[in-house]
Amino acid sequence: GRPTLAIVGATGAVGTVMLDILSTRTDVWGDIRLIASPRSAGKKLRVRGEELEVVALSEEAFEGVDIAMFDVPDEVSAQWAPVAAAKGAVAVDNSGAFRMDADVPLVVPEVNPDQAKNRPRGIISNPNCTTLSMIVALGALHREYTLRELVVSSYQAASGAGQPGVDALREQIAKVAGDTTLGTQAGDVRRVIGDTGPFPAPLALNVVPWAGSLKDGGWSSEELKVRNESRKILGLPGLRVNATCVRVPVVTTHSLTVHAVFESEVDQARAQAVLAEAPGVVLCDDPANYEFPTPADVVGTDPTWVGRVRRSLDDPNALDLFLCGDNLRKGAALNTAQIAELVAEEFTER
Ligand code: 11C
Repeated sequence: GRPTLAIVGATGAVGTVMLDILSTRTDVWGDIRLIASPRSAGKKLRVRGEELEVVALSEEAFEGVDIAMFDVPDEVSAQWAPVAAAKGAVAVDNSGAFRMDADVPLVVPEVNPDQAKNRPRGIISNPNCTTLSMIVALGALHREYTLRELVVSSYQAASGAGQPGVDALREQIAKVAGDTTLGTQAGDVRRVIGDTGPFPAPLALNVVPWAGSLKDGGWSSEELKVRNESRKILGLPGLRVNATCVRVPVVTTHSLTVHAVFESEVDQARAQAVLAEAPGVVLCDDPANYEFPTPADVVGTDPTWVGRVRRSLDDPNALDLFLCGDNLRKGAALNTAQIAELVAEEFTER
């Protein structure tokens, strides 16, 4: 029969997009149960055209659930995904809690779908939104040329920090709007904005070279996630990866520049064709007509958008690219939904 689905974190930034996605994709689900913190319990939300009441997170909430999606902070997933698994559900977790666990697969359906079946803990992890915004396109290029090294810079949207990130950016933009002198003197934007919210510096009229927490050697947690997760998804434990993660004043959709070095010589037209044919990727690459992806143009869409595809002038084995992906859709909710649908196939095959 059709599996019962639970969505834990249904009221958050990613959960909200999940309800929208489930309402538009082919419906493979039996009952859907919405779960959130006790604070949100009793709220009514619409999914698949029906109004459902949010129930509080508890062990009993997982009774009869076949697949449970988690769109919650790391510590909530760390505690509750194993509870759902112990109750017999397959947990599909969008947090960072289990991604590097050797007994938890890290799955991107266009790249490593078979990994979803190998889940000894009953948990499948969904990658970080920054990794996800590039990995479908890089997986396609890897199949063609074999990846050796990545040098990545991200241009990450405020919603990567959840609804508080979006609220902070909008408040900051309101504070600076209309003042025609701001951005001309050191510190003037910072003084007008005051509290910078979840970001370590003003985001309006600015860029901030930081996402996540401080790790050894000055790296941020987000930069290490891009490295570790790319290696695990592609099955390349020795892949050389250098990432610099930067927050920009965009509401939703992460962008990245990538310098990718391969084992074999690359060709611009062939690389463009590989990307154009790859499922889940849209090639948008006609600079003569100023055609390239921008976050404002692709937000709300499902694919990974790629433009500015060039062969390195100094290395015949390297490509330089610009990519955009909606961090709440493919970067989070959509990929989680795709993984859950892969698992749901096992139920309908039974
Ligand atoms: C950001 N990518 O843009 C982060 C948020 O590991 O799931 C997601 C953190 C994670 O701030």
